[in-house]
Amino acid sequence: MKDFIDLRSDTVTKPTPPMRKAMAEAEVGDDVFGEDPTVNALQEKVAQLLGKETAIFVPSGTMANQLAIKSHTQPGDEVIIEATSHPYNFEGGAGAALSGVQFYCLKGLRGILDASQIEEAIRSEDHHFPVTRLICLENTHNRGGGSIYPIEKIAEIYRLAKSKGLLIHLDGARLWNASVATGIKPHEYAQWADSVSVCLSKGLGAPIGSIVAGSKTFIDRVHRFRKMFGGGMRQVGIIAAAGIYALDHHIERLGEDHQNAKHLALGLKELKGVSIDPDQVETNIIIFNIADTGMTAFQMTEAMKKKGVLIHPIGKTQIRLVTHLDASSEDIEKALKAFEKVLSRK
Ligand code: TLP
Repeated sequence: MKDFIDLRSDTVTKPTPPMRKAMAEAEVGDDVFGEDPTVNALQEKVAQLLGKETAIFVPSGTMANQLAIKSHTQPGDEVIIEATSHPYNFEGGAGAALSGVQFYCLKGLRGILDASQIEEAIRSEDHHFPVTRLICLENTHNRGGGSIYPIEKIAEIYRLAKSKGLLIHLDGARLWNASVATGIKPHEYAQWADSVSVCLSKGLGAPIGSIVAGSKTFIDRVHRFRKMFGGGMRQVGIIAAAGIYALDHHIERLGEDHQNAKHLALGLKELKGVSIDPDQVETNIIIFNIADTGMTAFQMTEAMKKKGVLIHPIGKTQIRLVTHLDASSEDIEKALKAFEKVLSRK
């Protein structure tokens, strides 16, 4: 894959030489016994960044979300979630399989829900109904095209949840992107959620790892289920060190990914048959439609691959691109040139 410009996802980044050095030099211990100093340092750092009592290191964003769902709910409970969200669509049906919950899906505007929509979905106390227990939000929203949840909306949803005795989990796989784009600190977003999951292996460029943060009682439950789900790892400071390095060095630079994404969107807008609104590109994800080109997304993907650019088809005529640490502004120019060759200018 070395010679390709890979815009399929921000998960594709490789650890940089200084990140690898930090990994090689990490102090380690058995984390199942809570004795890995580097994991402990990472957990404390993220808990602090998110303003939560404590936090726990887990292998993936999927496990982070599913552990949160498991720890907040009982089988048969209902979870209110946006219809195109990650935990509902891209986690292998884990909510049903591992926690026995059912989802109440609401369609958001580019993934963003309003408190009023949620209010209507909350079940009343009637034994015919499932028990509404949890609301899951996603910030930034992946299939919403990297859209940012306006903080007032999250606060409003949180107040509604508390007035109804409900819990909120925030899938913050790309919360760092939202924070850099808006200047709103991660803990300011996180204050409006009972639990937050964040990823180190997306825009931040670590090879592996996510974190769940919340209260001590909640994280204690997560710790038990992490063992049950097979996510208890041993001398994992080697990976946690990459996470610490990423938090120290790769947050601010996310702004470059956002600029690259905007540039890409503006360039794509000039091409024949592309439907895209560059104003909707708020962070590092670009979603666009090529129905008017007469090509399918799959054909486009194949054509771009021949030109050395990897892209991600997400529908019959819909394509997703993601900018990241391993895609420089020169790479973005080259990718635009390749698109231009395949589609030609308007
Ligand atoms: N998203 C991946 C794919 O699974 C689609 C991607 O390429 O964007 N929450 C959000 C919002 C995510 O985008 C992802 C990964 C996850 C959770 C899961 O993280 P991992 O891949 O670590 O399990």
